[in-house]
Amino acid sequence: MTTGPKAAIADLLREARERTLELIDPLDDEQLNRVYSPILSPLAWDLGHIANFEELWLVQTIGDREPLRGELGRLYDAIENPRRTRGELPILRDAELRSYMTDVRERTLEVLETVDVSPEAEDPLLREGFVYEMLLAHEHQHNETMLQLLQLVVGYPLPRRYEERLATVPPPDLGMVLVDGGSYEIGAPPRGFAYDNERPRHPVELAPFEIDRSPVPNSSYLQYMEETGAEPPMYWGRDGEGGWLDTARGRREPIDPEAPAIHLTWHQADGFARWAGKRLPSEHEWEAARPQLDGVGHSWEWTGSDFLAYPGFEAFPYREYSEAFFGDDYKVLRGSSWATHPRVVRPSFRNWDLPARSQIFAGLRCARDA
Ligand code: AVJ
Ligand code: FE
Repeated sequence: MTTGPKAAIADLLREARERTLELIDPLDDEQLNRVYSPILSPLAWDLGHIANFEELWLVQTIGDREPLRGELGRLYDAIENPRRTRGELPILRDAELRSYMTDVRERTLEVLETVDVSPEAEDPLLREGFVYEMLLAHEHQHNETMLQLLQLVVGYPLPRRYEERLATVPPPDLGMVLVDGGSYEIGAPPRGFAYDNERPRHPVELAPFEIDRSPVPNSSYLQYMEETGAEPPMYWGRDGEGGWLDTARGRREPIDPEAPAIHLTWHQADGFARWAGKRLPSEHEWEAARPQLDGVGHSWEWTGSDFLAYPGFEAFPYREYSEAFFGDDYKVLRGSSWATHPRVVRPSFRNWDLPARSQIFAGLRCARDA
């Protein structure tokens, strides 16, 4: 019998898997294997990758066991296999895919029985259950990637928990809040789960600035489009009378003017901020202001910052999570979206994507020098 933290870990792993399976429950195998977009993986790839990543860390690395299916891991290496190639790979599909997911999970729970996840554990991977937290976050994060793809599936019935998140939109406050200049501690504290890119926590000197109290609502983005001819967000379609509809998942629903704008590229977000006589906040400003803000949680927010290492960064536990992406190709997003599991949300969390991407659930809030 597992007790205490191990039982809690097993429950959390179960909950994560239930959510993954809930997402694909309305779909058939053809839909799981289908390539809906060259920039998004087929759902079957995400599913196999989730299970293979679990096998790699929680069975092979921690349990010192051999992989179930030899070289399978290469197919699910995200760096080796760019998204556009994933549809053609000989990945696991259908019944074989489902049994692999179940078989890996069975071994994961066996290994869990044998390890020490206490704060005194010698292995930093196991100490306070770090590697389990990482695997939970990984599955949750892939659920969000899957939800990005699911926006392309006509008629897809969104699970109720997400419908509810989308429906709760606090009315936007168009004012700004003043944040004092000074030294701010940025990044995750040394203890507790966080990704390597959030560490080490370090002081950052900020000049005084103002930042929007709410994310930019659709009504403001529409005004920007009308005045400048800027491109609409992804999934906005014409209603035939000069207005716009939300067409995600093949729907045709009125755009809620009060909801935060979503599915913007970084370029659209940056263009909006300039048009408004403002700018995107830096990721440090965003983190420093975060406790005073509302409306976090509908869409990720683009910042003006490139995805760079914090001073003193050390890759842990693998270089391909963060380090491989550092540089000026990727922009940082902060906050969380309606599709983000609450366990992934924390003030120091750094998301990143290419500035031209619009399939992510991303909007913005503006800042300006005070
Ligand atoms: C943090 C969302 C940019 O999807 O590339 C998943 C998360 N890393 N598996 C990504 C991730 C490895 C990552 N993002
Ligand atoms: Fe992954």
